[in-house]
Amino acid sequence: MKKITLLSMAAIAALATEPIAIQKITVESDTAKSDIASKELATSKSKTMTGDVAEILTDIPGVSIYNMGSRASLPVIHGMADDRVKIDIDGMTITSACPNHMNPALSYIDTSKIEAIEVMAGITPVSEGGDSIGGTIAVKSKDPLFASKSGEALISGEISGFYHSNNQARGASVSATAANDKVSVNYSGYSEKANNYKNGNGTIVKDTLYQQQNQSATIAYKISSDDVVSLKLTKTNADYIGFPNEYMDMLGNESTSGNLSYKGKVGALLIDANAYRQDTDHYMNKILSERTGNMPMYTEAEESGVNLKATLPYSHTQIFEFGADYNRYRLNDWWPAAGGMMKGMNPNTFWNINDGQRDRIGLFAEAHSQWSEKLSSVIGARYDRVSMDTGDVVGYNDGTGAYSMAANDPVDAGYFNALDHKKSDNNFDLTATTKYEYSNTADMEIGVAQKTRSPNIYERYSWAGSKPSVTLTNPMKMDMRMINWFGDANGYTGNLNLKPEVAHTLSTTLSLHDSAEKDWGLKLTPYYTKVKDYIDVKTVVAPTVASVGYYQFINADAHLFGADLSGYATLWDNSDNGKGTLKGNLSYTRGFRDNGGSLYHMMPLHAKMSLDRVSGAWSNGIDVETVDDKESVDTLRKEPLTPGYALVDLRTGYAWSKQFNMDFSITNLFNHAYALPLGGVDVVNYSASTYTPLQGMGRSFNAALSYKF
Ligand SMILES: [Cu+2]
Repeated sequence: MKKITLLSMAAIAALATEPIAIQKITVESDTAKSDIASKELATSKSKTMTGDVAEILTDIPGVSIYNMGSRASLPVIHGMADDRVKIDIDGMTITSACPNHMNPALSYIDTSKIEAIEVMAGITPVSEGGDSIGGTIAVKSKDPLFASKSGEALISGEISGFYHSNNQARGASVSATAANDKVSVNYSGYSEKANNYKNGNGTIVKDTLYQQQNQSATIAYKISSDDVVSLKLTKTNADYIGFPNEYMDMLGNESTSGNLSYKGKVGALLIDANAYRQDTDHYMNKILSERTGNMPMYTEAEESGVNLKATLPYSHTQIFEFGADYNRYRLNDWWPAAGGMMKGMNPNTFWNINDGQRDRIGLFAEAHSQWSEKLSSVIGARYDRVSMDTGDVVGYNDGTGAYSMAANDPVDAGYFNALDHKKSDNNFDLTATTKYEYSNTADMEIGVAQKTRSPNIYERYSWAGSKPSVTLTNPMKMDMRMINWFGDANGYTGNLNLKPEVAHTLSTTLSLHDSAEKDWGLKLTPYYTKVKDYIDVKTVVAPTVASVGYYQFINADAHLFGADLSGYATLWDNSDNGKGTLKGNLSYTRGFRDNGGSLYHMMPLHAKMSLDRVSGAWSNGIDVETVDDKESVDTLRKEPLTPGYALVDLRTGYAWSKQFNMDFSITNLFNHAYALPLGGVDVVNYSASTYTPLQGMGRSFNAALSYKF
């Protein structure tokens, strides 16, 4: 549940106007609050140590990473990943503009720019949800800084850098602000580059290299102490990112975005509003130092939107929130002619998505109520209308003469073009959570929700191989293998008859802690979700030992369940030895089709224990992560089993002064060789006759420095 439900009602108004000034990563998991200080310790990875935002989320109970290539990981919450999780960055919705989802929302920001990440793992309030059935991850970048008094000037900034020995990953960030009490101007830049990493056997895992940069400039104006308006412009550029679990690599991704936001007071209403736009140009082919072949593929996307949220502090015990959001998305996806495949990829441009459109308008209302000192609730409803359409498509050739081998391209395109592409969904979400504080050391929350997600453009409109009862030719199979954001090497096609998926979730959190919530805490969150019309797959061509399978997206009922257990305890706290904290979490999740069989990419049982010691300028820690064998796999898609493993990390940090900070760590201390349970299959590094699971990184010595001024 959101932070605000946990505070007194008087504090809510204050919170709603004042950005929560937390320098560190804060995490609000599920229906329970997390102690900010202890959560900071739980985030063992120093923010300056990696640029990957998804990576620092993995310490949160119930959150795992679904590895797509080396630098585009997707968070998974309670078995739901990718488009099922709502991710917004400062109120911007960013949709992956790629048939392999190589450019997800979190790939457009790095850790150096982040002030806070709010993770709602369980029941997400309707004010934070919409068009998603998993949790919500709200990334908030650093707030503009202003001088405290008129006539004063404020100059501040930060420089940081990191290096990882395993893959020679290095990154640097710089941020500088100049402000007076009214106007604040900030520039932030970030750049990183890595070579291929080595696994625990010392073998290079090819195609895991990357290089990218981003820059942003923000200007903010303080109208009054309550009202701030800001404009942020961001430009990102990925030169190359290898994707060993896809047939393609990213050879260029450029985006330009603008986000205008306003936070302030209008009469009694607290207003939070923003308007944004992002244009993305994406290019895929193969990184020739890593693999051979030529198949140019382009996408371009334009995404814009408006969010308006109003909070009305109605009384000391009732707060109402209501709002509207609008998202407009346009996508083109085309593959120019190229040699090869017996002239199958000639002579025309293959149009995968031609003028794809997906527009969403949402309305919501939510009541936060404090019924008594012990009992509070949040109840909300939202409506989303999703409208989609796309233009006609064309294949590489007309299937005659020299191109007769690829005869199914035009057959498919004609079938698709003759069908109606226009789709509209009316989606209703409902959320109710209640919290009962049984005593000052025990509380309980229970929540129910109905949440809905409409299909994405590729699920509805990918057309190659979509015509029923046509025998797939090799060129068609290749076209289908290009549609894959699962990292499993299979081929997929869309379905114009897909309905939105509707999830019904019941989740509860039992929390025990000391009365100050400082010394120890223990939390258990079991959950159950029944999904009607889960967007799953049906087999078109079954996989064999030596070959991959081909599938079409369909609706199928499914259910997911699991539990997260987490806790922390202060072991010692004295002037001689500083403070020692033991933390741990354990997550179990499973998902099945109602008619049998596991859903794809369910993280096996896993646990993490951390021991931290903070003493003066030093902070040291050890983390042990254990992951069970992956046994519950999607046999329909030939999902590989992966063995269990344990990894040990050591880390130490030293603060020379308030300005200067150093961090060192050794990750995978024992250089253990292991397969990533959610890494899919590796189509670049394999020697057997069949693809093998993607291997994780071996031992790495890492260092990071940061200097604030
Ligand atoms: Cu791509």
